[in-house]
Formats: sequence, C-alpha cells, structure tokens
Amino acid sequence: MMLEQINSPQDIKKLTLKQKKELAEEIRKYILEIVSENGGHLSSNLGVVELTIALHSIFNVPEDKIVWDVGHQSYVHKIITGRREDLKNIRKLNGIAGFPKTNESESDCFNTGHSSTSISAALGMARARDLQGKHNACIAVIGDGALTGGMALEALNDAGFSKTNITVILNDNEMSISKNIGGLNQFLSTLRSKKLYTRTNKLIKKRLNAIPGIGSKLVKIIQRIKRAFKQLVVKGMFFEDIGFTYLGPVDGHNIEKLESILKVSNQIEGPKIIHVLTKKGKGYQIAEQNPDKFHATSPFYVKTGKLKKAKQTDYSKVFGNKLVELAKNNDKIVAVTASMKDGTGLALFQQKFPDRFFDIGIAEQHAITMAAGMAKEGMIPVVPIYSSFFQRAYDQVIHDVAMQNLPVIMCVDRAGVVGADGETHQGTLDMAFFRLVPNLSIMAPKDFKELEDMLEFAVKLNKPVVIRYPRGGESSKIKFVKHEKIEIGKAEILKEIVDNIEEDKLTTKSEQETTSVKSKLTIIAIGKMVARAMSIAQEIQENVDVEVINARFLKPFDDKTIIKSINKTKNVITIEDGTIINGLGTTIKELISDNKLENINLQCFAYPDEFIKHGSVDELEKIYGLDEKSIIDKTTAILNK
Ligand SMILES: Cc1ncc(C[n+]2csc(CCOP(=O)(O)OP(=O)(O)O)c2C)c(N)n1
Repeated sequence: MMLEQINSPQDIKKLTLKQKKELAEEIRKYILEIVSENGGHLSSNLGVVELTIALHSIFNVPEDKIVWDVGHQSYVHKIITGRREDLKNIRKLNGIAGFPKTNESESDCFNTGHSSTSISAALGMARARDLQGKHNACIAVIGDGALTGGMALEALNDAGFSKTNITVILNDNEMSISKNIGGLNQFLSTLRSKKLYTRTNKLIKKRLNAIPGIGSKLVKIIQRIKRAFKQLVVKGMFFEDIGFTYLGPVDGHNIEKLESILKVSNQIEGPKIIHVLTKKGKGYQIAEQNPDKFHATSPFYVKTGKLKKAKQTDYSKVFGNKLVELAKNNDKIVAVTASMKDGTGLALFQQKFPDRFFDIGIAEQHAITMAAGMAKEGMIPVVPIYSSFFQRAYDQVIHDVAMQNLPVIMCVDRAGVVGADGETHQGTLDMAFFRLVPNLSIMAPKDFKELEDMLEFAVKLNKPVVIRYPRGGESSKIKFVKHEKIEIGKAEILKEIVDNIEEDKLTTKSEQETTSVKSKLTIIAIGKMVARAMSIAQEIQENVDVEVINARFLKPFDDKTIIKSINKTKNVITIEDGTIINGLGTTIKELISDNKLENINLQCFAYPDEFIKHGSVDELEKIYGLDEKSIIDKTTAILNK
C-alpha cells in the first residue's frame, strides 16, 4: 500500500508518476470508506485527489501557503499532511475538523468554511510576504461555485491590478452543490471547450527544445505565445483583461499535466489563474452520477449509495412544502436561494414555479438586496439561508431590507448548533445579531406546524421578518397538539399555574397536581428548545409548579405575558439554542431590570460566548449544559437553595 507510507508531503515528492497514480486510487478508496462511515463531504474530495497530489509535489507547505476555499475539499490535503490516521475521526467530537484549521496543523495556513474567501486571504498573505522580503508561494484553490461569491470577485479585481505574485487555482467541475449557474459559469464553459492549454503547451515544448535551460527567455516566450493565443482563441478574456495570466484549461485528473502547468506558472511573475477541469465524485460512479447528493452526505452503503439511516422529514422540507402551498394561491411569492436549493428545501418550489425561483449563486449579500428590490416592486420574496451564512448578508439585511421596512421573509435554516461541520457552520449567533436591527420581527417555531403557521403569518405581515429553525426534525419526545394563532409579538403559554392549579395545555402526557409547598418556576424557551422546556416541566412537576412559555417572538417581545408569569413564580429559567449574548436570556434580564422586578432568581441556559467546535448535537448540548438532565440538575439545585 502506497498510502501507508505517506506521512508528509515529502513522501509524495519521492514518488514516481506511476506511484502517484496508484496513490490517487488508494486515497479515493480510503476517503470513500471513511465518509461512508462518518458522513461528510465526498464528491468534492474525490474530485481533487490528483490536484492535491500535484500541488504537494510542486509546492512546499507550510512555507508555501495553500488556502482551500470553503475547505470542504481538504480531506486529501489532510491525509498528505500527516493526518492520514486522524481522518478516521474526522468531524467527530475531539477528532479532526472537516475544514482546514490552523490550530490543527501548520499545513493549514488559513481557516475556511464559508465560501469565496480564499483569494482575499492568499492575496493578503502574498502582500505580507512581499513586505517581509520572503519568497514563498501563495495559492488559492477555489471552485467555480465559490467564484460566484462577491468576495471572490472583489479579490480578483484587487489581485489582478496588484501585480502581486499569487496563484489562483480554479477548480472547475461545473458544479456548485447543484449545477453551477450564472454568466461567469457560461464564460467558463467557453474556456472549457478551447483546449487552450494543450495547444499552448505543445508550442511551449517546441520552443523549449530550441532553447537551452529554463530561464527568463522561456517566461517571455510563454507570455508572448499566451498573448497571441488570447487574441487568436478567446475573445474578451476576462481574467487576462483584469490583470491575470490565464493558464489552462488543464485536465485535473492528469497528474503529469497538472505538475507541468504548475511548474510553468511558477516561472511567470504576477497574478496567475490556472483553470483546472475536474469531475465531482470522480472514481465513485454513484457520486459521479449524483454529485449533489454526495456533496455532503450522512453515512451510506458504498455498494448502493443508499443512506444508512433513511432521511426523516426535517424543518427545511416542511418549509419548502408549505411555501409551495402558499405560492399556489399567491403569485407574488417568489423564492431566492444562494446556491442551496436542496439544503433549504426549495427544490420542489423550483419544479412547481420555475419562473418565480431564483438561484443567484453563492452570494448571500446579493440574494438579500436582490430580494429587497423585488419586495420594493411588489413581490413577496422568501429567502432561506443557513444561519451561519446569513452572517455574510448582515449589512444588506440592515441597509436594504430593514431600513426600508421591506417585506422580505428571511428564513434562517440550520439555526442553533448543527453538529459535525463545526465552528464555521454553527448557527448560534443569528438571534443576537438580528435582535439589534430595528423593524425586524424575529420568530422561532416550536415544531413543524408552528413553522407553517409562522410562514403563513409572515406572508401576510408586509414587513421584514426573520423565522429561524434548526437542522433536522422536531422533538420525538414531545408532541404539541394545540397551536394558538400567531399574533405579532405574542407568546404562547403552554403550561400555566392558575390559582395554584397547574393547567397543562398539552392534551397528552399531562398530569395535574398541586401542593401549596411546592416552589414555582417559569420556563421560557424559544424555537426547538420549547419542546425541551415542556419535557423538563413534565419531569419536575411533581415537586415544582411550572409555567412554560413559548416565546415565539424574540422581537417584538411579549413583555406583558412574561412579566405576569415572573411575578407569579419569582424563579425563571430561559432556554435557547443560541449564544448567551443578546438572545432570549438577555431579553429577560433587560425586562427584569427595566421593570424593576424584585427578588427574581434567573438562570439562562444558552451557548457561551465562544465558537462551538464539531461534535454531534447531543454531545455538544451535554458539554454546554443544554441537555435535559443538565438543565434539570442545575434548576433543581437553584430551587433548593
Ligand atoms: C457563504 C457560504 N454559502 C454557502 C456555502 C455552502 N456551500 C458549501 S460548498 C458549496 C458549493 C461550492 O462549490 P464549488 O466552490 O464549485 O466547490 P465544489 O464543491 O464544486 O468543489 C456551497 C454552496 C458556504 N460554504 N459558504
């Protein structure tokens, strides 16, 4: 086995071309084995095996810097840079991360996770290098999907003009998560068909034979030939026109050609872009045929490609189905996605209303402002974006939507802790940053039905609104059977103490009992944590009189209902799946202080002010004291004091 001998990039450099080809196949098999067990990003990693081997053959990390855009395709790089065995625990609690992490290895020169950052980071490193008189290479490896992001285009604009030595490897597999879209993609497709590199390369070789050695003469010749070809073959060569030397396209599964183009690029000064053509899912036929399904996957059987655990209905699906239902009767409703139609549940909407569906590329900022434009002219745009990717569009939410009070419905999918994708993907900050924004209404449903009700309510609201919901499904333990009508800024009392008689508003699993000596407690929760609150109340109700309030709205907040309850019980806990700063707990603290409520015991359960690493959601909830048992233990201790 070749793979067992690879402990560092130095080991790659010793291999013959034939051995590298064998290694590529072994790496593919190894990644397939692990991802089918652990889940993770498959197609993109299978697509960059040869490219990564070639990069490590020519460059020397950590001196040379390779920034992996998004970073989901860095498994091969991790294997080669000393983490072969660690890969078995990738994305698991205490295992290595699914994305590059500077604190995991010196070979990971920059953390990534969100798309389109690599060119900016590599350019920054290149400028720092130049200022310090160093000579290392700075390389950004970016996909054609990530190239649709505004940041990437901003960086190209700057880098092209800068004349700085930087190499952009454009890994073009014609796919984002699903089929890539947009004008740039069309432009790339004209380049793909040009076979430019092969022809230039032949000429380079011919000239090379005539000249001894590789030196400045060669560089000049390459550049002259390229210029000639540019005129000859590609009209309006965007990359060259903005200051890059364009090399390619090159077959991204041919190690020999890749190495040779990388060597050529090393001889050329200034910003270079190497156009590499790869196949997403390469080598595993099932993924080649369904690259989107295997972009990020849960564990599956290698033989059939079938998931080991059948997919349950989740919030995204419920959202997508309800939106289709609402859109049937309202032709103003349009849906916008930033390259995430499957993840956010919009695939059905696209099928049913192709004219009212807009995939705008990995461009969350543009998605929100474009939606604001549509809202301004009378449409009702619904824009589902994952919580952590919403961070990108914060100014657009403030400046373009909220300030103009436009009715854009912003659905925050994957809100709260998401698990194995780790710190770049955890959605714990959205309540905190959205709460600051005037004019926004912020809601979170306790279950699927409430999500449907909130969406229906939002469509009629005619104001900017945020609805946040988690990854996955609703609670399997608590089933809510009653759903009060949604009213703006109104909480829902799920369990109430009336004249010392607990009235359980659940019709199932209810048990009513009173004792005058019992202490009283208000539990206020929001979103998915409402089910946990209810379950906790059922656990402790023998010893404690409990009121459970489903906040429903973080903003506007139902001060009246909650003050009444707090005054009744004097003991309050809040439970939320967001950061401790500026969420539900903070809202209650402010409420207590602003209204001068006295002698109140308050305990807030939320994620701490830190970035939450990878692990399963259950494991992370336990670590941060948000699981049912930890909350009960802490609450009981407080009540017994
Ligand atoms: C800001 C942001 N939005 C969305 C995503 C989700 N996402 C992860 S990978 C990906 C597609 C990337 O496509 P491409 O860059 O072509 O890489 P490929 O997977 O095809 O190799 C998307 C949309 C993200 N990581 N960051």
